[in-house]
Amino acid sequence: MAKLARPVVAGTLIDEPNITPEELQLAVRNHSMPLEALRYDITPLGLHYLLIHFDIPAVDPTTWELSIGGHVERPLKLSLDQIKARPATTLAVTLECAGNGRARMSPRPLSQPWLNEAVGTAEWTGTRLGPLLAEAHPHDRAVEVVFTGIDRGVQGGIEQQYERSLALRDAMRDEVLLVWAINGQPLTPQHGFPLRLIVPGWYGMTQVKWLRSITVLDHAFEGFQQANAYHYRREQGEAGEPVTRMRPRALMVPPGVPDFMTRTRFVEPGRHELVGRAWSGRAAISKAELSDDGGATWSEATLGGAPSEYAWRAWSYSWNATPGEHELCVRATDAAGNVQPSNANWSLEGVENNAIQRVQVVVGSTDHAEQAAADSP
Ligand SMILES: Nc1nc2c(c(=O)[nH]1)N[C@H]1C(S)=C(S)[C@@H](COP(=O)(O)O)O[C@H]1N2
Ligand SMILES: [Mo]
Repeated sequence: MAKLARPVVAGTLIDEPNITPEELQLAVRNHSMPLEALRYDITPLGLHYLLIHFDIPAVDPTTWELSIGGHVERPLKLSLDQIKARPATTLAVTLECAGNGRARMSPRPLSQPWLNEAVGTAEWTGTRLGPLLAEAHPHDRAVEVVFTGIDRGVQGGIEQQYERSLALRDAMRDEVLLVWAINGQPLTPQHGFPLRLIVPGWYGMTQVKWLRSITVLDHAFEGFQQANAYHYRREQGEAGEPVTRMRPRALMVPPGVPDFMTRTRFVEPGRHELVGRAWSGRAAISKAELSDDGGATWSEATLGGAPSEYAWRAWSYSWNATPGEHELCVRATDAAGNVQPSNANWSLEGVENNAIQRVQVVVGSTDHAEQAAADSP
């Protein structure tokens, strides 16, 4: 393996606000969802966030096959046409990267530097995994199922294909799908063409793209993305908790118009309908609350509908904007009693930081736009 000019190790803690060239490199490859896209129930193709660890692989759909094997009675090999001929289901599902919120941490772990918006909701079309696994007939001692992608690279000094596992009982759940379409169109290269896994409610790392094989194991999977990465750890060497289902989060469409560089919002005084979405992979959303004073006081928002029980729920709030500076915040609570924290939920890998969103707003003046002339892109 070629030596890097200087060591750049994922997870290194950075204690200064400026992002590094390597973080910028990742950030321009893997974009988040612009917050104004929260206005759509289903995120339009191209606005959904993206996270690709290595490279988007080239796949020839005419020779591609999915193999299902390992500890099964009846290993299977299926072409894309054979998979598409199976009973199809379409389900709206909200996906969120486990690293969402990472760039807000201090110190922050060197990795994809997400702010708040590594999220999207798509209508995924595919076939249920459970019946396929049942046809392969897992052995009695089977405990886990590994999903292997075609994409390869090096992470943590280990050459690997992207792969993640699920407990067999989680893989057999009704809502778990192998999908070939997004928003009614064939999967795009960046979202996993020709076939990906969708596990509603779980953080993004579970949703293996560019599937190549499914392997049933009689023991726990030890691959890098499973055993090493994606653990909530506060100290080096700690076993930690595996990252699984999404913690609750609410986001708002920032009101008014933005300043080009700072994204500070300019809003006219008076009533404004604030809108956004809230989701949790742990229980249904039970409450969304708004604050216009940085989280000192809260008022309840009105909850609206959701495109499915596995997708975000709309909320709205009629805000009376009074002249001056405000910090708008939104906070979600789920039916299991999980609520978003005010401050960053710090961890070594920068996972599961579901701290509340904060939006700086100036009501009744655009004086803060004095920089405008210097800012032309
Ligand atoms: N094969 C493969 N699957 C993958 C990844 C990857 O790098 N390779 N990234 C995972 C992560 S960390 C996330 S957050 C989601 C992102 O899915 P999206 O790009 O379709 O939004 O894909 C997951 N599936
Ligand atoms: Mo992710």
